[in-house]
Amino acid sequence: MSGRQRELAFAASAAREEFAPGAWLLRGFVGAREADVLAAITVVIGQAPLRAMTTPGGKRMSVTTTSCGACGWVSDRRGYRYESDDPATGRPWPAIPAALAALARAAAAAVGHPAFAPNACLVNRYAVGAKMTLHQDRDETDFAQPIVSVSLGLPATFQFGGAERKEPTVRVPLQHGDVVVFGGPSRLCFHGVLPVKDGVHSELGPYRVNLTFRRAR
Ligand code: MD6
Ligand code: FE
Repeated sequence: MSGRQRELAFAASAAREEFAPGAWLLRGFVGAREADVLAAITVVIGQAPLRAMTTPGGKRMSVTTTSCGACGWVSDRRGYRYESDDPATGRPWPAIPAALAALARAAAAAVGHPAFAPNACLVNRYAVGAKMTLHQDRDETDFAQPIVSVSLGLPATFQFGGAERKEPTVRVPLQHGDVVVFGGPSRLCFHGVLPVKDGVHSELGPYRVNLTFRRAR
């Protein structure tokens, strides 16, 4: 089977689960792309180093972050936003490597978003104990565009709620190689990541790495 045929077969397989309307878990979707994806991340981190951002409220985030693409996600005392230059280097963010863009497009297409063209890829690295508190992704301009999220390294538990913070959440286990696509009615739902449990991954060591691809503007 070609890669494209494999992806079409995946589209019909039991490895996909719509855990909320418009929110899909594609288990193991990274598959044979793994080596190219990991190599691409190493290149990006070499050009735009991971760093702990500060929230607008003045807290240091427990994850370390970088970006690639025309727009990179930035947080500091002035707020959350996308910027075309990396404030740490003063240079444009590195381009999204072809292997990463192809993965994101394939995942979006598999669940009904064939026109997804990401221009921002946020890289978050979680050490053991790091977490992401419940939040909405609302710094983008077009909420008709989905977000594609790729999980690598140590496993984690994704929390997924509703349109308001107080709504109950479901827990979705995420493993190395899983991809989540968030679109349509789930696009503005609150979500987060529980503290990453102690462990060592064969490729990424004591870390979880998450990539989120967006059409920022
Ligand atoms: C993470 N992900 O999995 C954090 N946001 O590390 C997110 O915040 C996220 O997975 C929007 C859509 C999908 C996500
Ligand atoms: Fe998010």
